[in-house]
Amino acid sequence: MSGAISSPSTPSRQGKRHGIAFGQVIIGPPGAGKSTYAHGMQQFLTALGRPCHVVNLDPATPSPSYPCSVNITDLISLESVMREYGLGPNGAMLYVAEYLEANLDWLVDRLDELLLQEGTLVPGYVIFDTPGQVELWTNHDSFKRVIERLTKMDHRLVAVHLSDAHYITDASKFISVALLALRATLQLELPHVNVLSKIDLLSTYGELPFDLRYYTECRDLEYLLDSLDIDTRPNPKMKALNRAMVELVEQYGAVHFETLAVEDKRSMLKLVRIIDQAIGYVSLPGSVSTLGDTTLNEKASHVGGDFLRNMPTLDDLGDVDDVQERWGARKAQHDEEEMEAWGREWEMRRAASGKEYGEGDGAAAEKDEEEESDADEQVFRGMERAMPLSGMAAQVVRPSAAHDD
Ligand SMILES: Nc1nc2c(ncn2[C@@H]2O[C@H](COP(=O)(O)OP(=O)(O)OP(=O)(O)O)[C@@H](O)[C@H]2O)c(=O)[nH]1
Ligand SMILES: [Mg+2]
Repeated sequence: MSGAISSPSTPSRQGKRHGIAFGQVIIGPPGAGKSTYAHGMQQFLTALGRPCHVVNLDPATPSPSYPCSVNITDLISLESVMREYGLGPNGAMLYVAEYLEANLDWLVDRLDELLLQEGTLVPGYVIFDTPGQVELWTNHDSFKRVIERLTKMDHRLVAVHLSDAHYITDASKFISVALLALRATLQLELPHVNVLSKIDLLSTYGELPFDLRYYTECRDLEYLLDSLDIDTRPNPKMKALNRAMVELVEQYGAVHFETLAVEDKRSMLKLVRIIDQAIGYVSLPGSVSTLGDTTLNEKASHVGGDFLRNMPTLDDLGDVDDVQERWGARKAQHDEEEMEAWGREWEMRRAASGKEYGEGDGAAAEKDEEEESDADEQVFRGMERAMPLSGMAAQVVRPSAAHDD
């Protein structure tokens, strides 16, 4: 198929200076929550004072819900490929991946436009949202080579591999997910953070045979074989195959999972911490960005600056047993306690800023407070917009909600 793909003639690019960036390549099967996470992470990082760009590499989603800095559909559309070459959506997706590889300078130029600011080499932050076709990350090389080229240009990237946590309810599916994560790790040669997404739905899964920790640590997987054997008892070869697969995951020891509830700021913060470690990112409040509205970014940095100074460490953010406790059988009670705690947190913030501003010039202080409150509102509203699922969005601290009380 590559033969049908031509690259436009490009002038010599030798010696061209490129932008540098930290970033996340979000991969995973269809419906794992990649685009929702891309949107949520963009809003979350912006609120932390780390504005970032989202690049949509999924040609099947021409209009993603997040503000998108680069969109692959500006280069090539899935529909046109399907029409022109009589391909189905999956074949067309592979064509698009190959086309992107052949026209990689297009992507590099778009990224450079975003990242090279007034001649300075300030590292930016880029999130890549990708299609759910897993073969793109397991046995097709185009995306791999795209990532390799970006890495060579000093993009420090981590693959964030999302898998729907629902798979832990079925032993054979969970083993497939673990194998898939392992395969993608081998193929991509990037630091990898494997994530069980939608963990907020844990309480709906019914009773599980093992604690959540069992699945996240991916150890002693042979215990899963008991339930697999029930399905495969008539076929001893299948039993042996299942055992071999489980042993492969275990022996390699490279697969374990973090957890994610995209609307939960503690969960997002923990993932940010882990990802920062994986790419060597050092958080600096007030980072520079050309993305979107400057005022909002400055204000976001201000809000993020306060937040970062008091930011919990990984240990403070709890471990997987806490996640199980939070989203398991006692979820409703935790929801309520968390709402109350965040209401109090917001009140304290408001009281603290009232004191600070109240001591100076009254009118100017009031104006400043109003502006700050507007900016906070925008930032947190942004976070809320990033969390489009029903119900849980209220957990994001919203100034308006606290004021309304
Ligand atoms: N409860 C819950 N639902 C989520 C979460 N993240 C995503 N979802 C939902 O999962 C569904 C799929 O999410 P998407 O973000 O479109 O998934 P995707 O991986 O981008 O899907 P494709 O692009 O088709 O591969 C949507 O209905 C989301 O609202 C989460 O953390 N919790
Ligand atoms: Mg998507």
